[in-house]
Amino acid sequence: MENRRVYIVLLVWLLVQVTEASPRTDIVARICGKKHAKNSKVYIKNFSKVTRMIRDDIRDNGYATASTGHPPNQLHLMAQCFYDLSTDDCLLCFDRCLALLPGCFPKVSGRIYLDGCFMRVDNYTFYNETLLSSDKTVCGAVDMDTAPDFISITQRVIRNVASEAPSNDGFAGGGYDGSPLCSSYAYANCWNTLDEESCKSCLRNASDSILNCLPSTEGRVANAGCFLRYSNYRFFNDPQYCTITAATAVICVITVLIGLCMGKIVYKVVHRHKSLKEVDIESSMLTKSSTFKYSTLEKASDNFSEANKLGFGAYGDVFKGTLADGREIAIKRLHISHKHQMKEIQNEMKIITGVQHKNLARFLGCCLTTQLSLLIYEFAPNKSLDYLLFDPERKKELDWPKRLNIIIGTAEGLEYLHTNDGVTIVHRDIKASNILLDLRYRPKIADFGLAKFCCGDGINACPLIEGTLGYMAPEYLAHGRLTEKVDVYSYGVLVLEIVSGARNGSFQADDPLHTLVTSTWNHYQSNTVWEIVDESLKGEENIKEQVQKVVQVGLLCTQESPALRPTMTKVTCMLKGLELDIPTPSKPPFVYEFSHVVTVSPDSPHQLSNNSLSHCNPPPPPPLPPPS
Ligand SMILES: *[C@@H]1O[C@H](CO)[C@@H](O)[C@H](O)[C@H]1NC(C)=O
Ligand SMILES: *[C@@H]1O[C@H](CO)[C@@H](O)[C@H](O)[C@H]1NC(C)=O
Ligand SMILES: *[C@@H]1O[C@H](CO)[C@@H](O)[C@H](O)[C@H]1NC(C)=O
Ligand SMILES: CC(=O)N[C@H]1CO[C@H](CO)[C@@H](O)[C@@H]1O
Repeated sequence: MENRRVYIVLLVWLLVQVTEASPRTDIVARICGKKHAKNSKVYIKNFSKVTRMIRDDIRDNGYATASTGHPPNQLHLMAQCFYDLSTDDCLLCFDRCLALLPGCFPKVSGRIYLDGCFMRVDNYTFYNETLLSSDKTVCGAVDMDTAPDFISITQRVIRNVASEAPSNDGFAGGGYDGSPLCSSYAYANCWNTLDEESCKSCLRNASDSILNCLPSTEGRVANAGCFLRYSNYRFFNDPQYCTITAATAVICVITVLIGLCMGKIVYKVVHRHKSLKEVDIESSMLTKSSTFKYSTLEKASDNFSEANKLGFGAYGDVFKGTLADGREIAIKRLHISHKHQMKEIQNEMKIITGVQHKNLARFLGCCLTTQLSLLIYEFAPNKSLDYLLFDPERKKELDWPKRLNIIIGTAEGLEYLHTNDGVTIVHRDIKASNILLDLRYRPKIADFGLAKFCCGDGINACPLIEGTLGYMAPEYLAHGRLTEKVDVYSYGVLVLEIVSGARNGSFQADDPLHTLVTSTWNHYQSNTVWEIVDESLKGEENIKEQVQKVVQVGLLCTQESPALRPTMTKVTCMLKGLELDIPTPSKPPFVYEFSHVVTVSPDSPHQLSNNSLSHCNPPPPPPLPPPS
């Protein structure tokens, strides 16, 4: 049964990973160092700050370096997108690195190579390094049908790009357009911090290493100073034949080789800042009701104006829109192209459309173009929970009955995602900003929208870490282990935030290891939970006991061992029966000390089985009437 469960995950990258080109966010390699940081708190905190500082540079220049702190906790960071990526794809790729690189913590050094960008962090200045012994060569599969000449052609193509790149600002892409079984393409990119000589020696090593991949149809080399890839399909963006711009007289080399296959060898130089062309795709691809025309959305959002911008996320911006009939909608604009995936996306949209619950933001439909995906959701007039909860003035709107309702509603929405029709949908990014509030402050979980099946039988298991630091379960952060208990953990963090009105936000706090979760646990143990309760709730009558129990539920959800965390069904059951006894939680994890994570002593006294939870069938009536 467990095996047949299907996980739908909120993974935009999975949608795009099979597409021909942009954005290239597949993981090529993640290489973590061996040394532990002297002071991992400072280190992690600085990492988060520095990455926020360089985002603008990445947008403007496609690369950035930054350093901060003092030895031995000094931190150096470098990030670079490959030249053929558009600015939007570059940011997308950058954000994905940001989500993945912290997987190396608490080690001081880490490198992440995606198919479109690179990021490295270390505690010394590594910017001019070209080769390290930990560099990786990643080879693809061998296709038996490949033409015999594929090898010799590929060798030439690789040699071409590797020798051309150093004198061409560090990058070059090219290939041979032959028959389908006899085409070969390669792309080389050195980091901007290298001079021409270093670039040359890095790529010389890379092209030697990559040849060992042949006759595989794919090869990639992730060196300390450069990246090289070949493939039997054209994987880089929109190659421009002989692009010559005024600013950079890009030399276009056309190398004609005598090939044995049909076709001609063309050497191409690709260039950056490809313009984004938005093209409407036949709307018959989706059912009429869920398809919106691009022009309609453009009009509804006043041309995606700044004034209508509601927020932004890793994958794109969110806009408010008003349809001609007066309906208000939220438009999520994702930068994804998916020429070859219309069918798949169509199927997924159907599933998402089928997922309906009072506590899930309603998905109304989408609009797919070759460059963009626009997802349309119902509009939430009271914005998102973080907007109210973490503002000293606005949080006063949220009295205890409202907060309890949000806590219960969110639990119900999650329970539905986890159990609906025997299909488990793991949301994996439960956090305050993903809880939208309607006019009556009823919670609507957002962003379960772009889902992809990850089959339990191992096809496409989802090993990659996505989510928000501070809300991520330790076993997920450390080992990428994804079950619905990952959501339960994030939900527990959210509950504690709602009660305390404070962010778990490890990075904002002065002492990141002293998170809201650990401090709540300490107060719980010394019987002083009331001290962490939001000041603006303290005037309310007779809520102490309820608050205490809700905190206890939050702590049960954030227990270190996923097995001890209750299911969302048990959580809603406990919350609706607050007058009953609630089991005693065990210790939460110290999130960043996950080297010794998830070991619960077998004699742990707090097993969740056969305790008061069995009272919960059928659940007793809710203790409070919903606010009207
Ligand atoms: C880098 O970190 C390691 C391990 O914590 C430490 O031994 C070393 O001194 C640090 N190097 C610098 C340059 O700070
Ligand atoms: C890299 O730069 C450092 C100083 O910034 C220098 O000492 C070192 O020799 C350089 N290494 C290479 C390979 O150029
Ligand atoms: C590339 O450089 C690495 C690190 O110095 C080395 O281990 C490897 O043997 C080199 N590869 C080739 C093909 O020269
Ligand atoms: C950017 C930033 O916050 N840097 C901090 C890194 O940590 C050191 C302490 O070791 C601070 O002094 C820096 O300000």
